[in-house]
Amino acid sequence: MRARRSPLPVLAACAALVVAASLFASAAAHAYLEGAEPAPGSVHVGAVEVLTLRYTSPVEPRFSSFELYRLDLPEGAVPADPAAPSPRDLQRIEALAARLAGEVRDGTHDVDTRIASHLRESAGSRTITLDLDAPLAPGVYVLLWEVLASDGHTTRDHHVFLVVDA
Ligand SMILES: [Cu+2]
Repeated sequence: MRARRSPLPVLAACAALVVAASLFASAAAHAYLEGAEPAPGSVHVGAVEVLTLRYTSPVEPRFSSFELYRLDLPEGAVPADPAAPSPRDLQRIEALAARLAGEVRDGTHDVDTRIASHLRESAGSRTITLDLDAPLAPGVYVLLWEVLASDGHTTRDHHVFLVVDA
């Protein structure tokens, strides 16, 4: 009898395909402020009608907030030359700005020094643009922000900048 060649038995290798639920540390991390215009701690000479904030990862504007406040300096904290504040001036201003930010966040900021700003539509972007109704008067300003990043995390901070006449 002739043995017929039969197909080789296929050894179905029981490939345990382990779907590794690999919890990669998300590359898209929290959104941190990468830069802003006017820049944090800077003196802007001339009119400011638009504010921009640039983050390290995309933010969701609908679930983010941006609030601009004028910071009224007590007499002793006004820089001798507002166009060139000393490090000590800036330190004082930063401290006052931090206090304002704290008051705003815990709801005890009673003086209405908020300046209206309008978020320009830019969903899913790293850059946020805020339009102001009118150019800012010379002075000191604090911008408070809280953003929702695409990874679902919220970050918040504030920074200060000065505006002087051109
Ligand atoms: Cu995150």
